Amino acid sequence: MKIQAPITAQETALEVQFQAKVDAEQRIEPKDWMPEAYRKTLIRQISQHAHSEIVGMLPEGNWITRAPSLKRKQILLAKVQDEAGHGLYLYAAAETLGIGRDQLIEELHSGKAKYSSIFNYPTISWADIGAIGWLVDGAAILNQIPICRCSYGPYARAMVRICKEESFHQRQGFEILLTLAQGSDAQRAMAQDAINRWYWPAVMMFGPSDGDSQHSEQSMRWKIKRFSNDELRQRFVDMIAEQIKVLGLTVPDPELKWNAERGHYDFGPIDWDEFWNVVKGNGPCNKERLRTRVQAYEQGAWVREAASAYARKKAAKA
Ligand code: FAQ
Repeated sequence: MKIQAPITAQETALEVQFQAKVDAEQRIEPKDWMPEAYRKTLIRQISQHAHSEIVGMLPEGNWITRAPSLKRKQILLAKVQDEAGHGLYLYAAAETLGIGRDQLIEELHSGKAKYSSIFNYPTISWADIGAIGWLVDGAAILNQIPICRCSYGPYARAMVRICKEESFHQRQGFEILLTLAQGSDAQRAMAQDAINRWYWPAVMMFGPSDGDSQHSEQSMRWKIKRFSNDELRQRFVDMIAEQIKVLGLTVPDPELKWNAERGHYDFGPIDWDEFWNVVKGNGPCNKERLRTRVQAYEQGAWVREAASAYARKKAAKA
């Protein structure tokens, strides 16, 4: 068992000052003193977030070569490139906390670090690209807009640009589904099938229910999180329940019903066994996703070597 060093009076005083700063809505910056647990929580969340963006490129990347027109291909290519950019901003934000990118990537590849459950589902039709943009980016925006006000400066600033791009992503997904919904019977059926498969995994993206969320309470005290998992999930359900009406399609939840008293939609039970099964590595695509990431990293070794050699040459010249 690891024995924790006792907290000194000086540390206690620093911690009080730190919390006062957070409570006063002042940003914490990399060189400021911070509790070790705050630093660790941020590294965990930011790196999981970065990994999600990078692994999240794979399900959509699968359709770049098969997009139904040149315009659709250009849009999808740009979106997937945006996700790579988001991963880079986030890895850079994590690095300001004193951890190296190599270590973060090694933790992803070894299966030690998590990434979002949602990216372990397959993309089997073109309509899945619409469903991902609308539902997955839609969920991501609701979760990420509050992070623009995160107490840790580099993370909050990275999120501002990411959220702007995610909002474009959501619209492009909705537009794909709207086009299909207004098309032939077969196209409408394809859109409905994609929504049926992606809806519940998107609802699960917000994480475990508040009662089972081990980190929420502390993260909210530190203003890393501003809203609980269930609060954000409810916002998502309310938003989708209205937007689906425009598509003229349905979500696969017979219990979805407006509750005037609560001012929110009620919704059916979430299959938490499925969620934890995917989080633990047993979803439909977990193994394939990690295998592809590791392979891409190994195949990119020559790029990293060339970039390092170039940097050394430039430094020697200077
Ligand atoms: N999947 O105590 P909590 C995107 C884990 S980016 C897997 O509630 P926390 C853009 C959690 O890590 C999507 N694991 O944890 C895009 C913890 O395990 P740990 C990613 C999950 O951190 C779109 C345990 O369960 N977004 O979509 C999940 O307070 C399209 C207990 O949970 C972010 O990362 C899950 N869904 O709250 C890209 C946003 N949920 O670490 C490409 C930032 C929970 O102790 C295409 N992150 N777990 O081993 C967050 O807001 C939070 O970290 C939560 C989880 C809300 C995800």
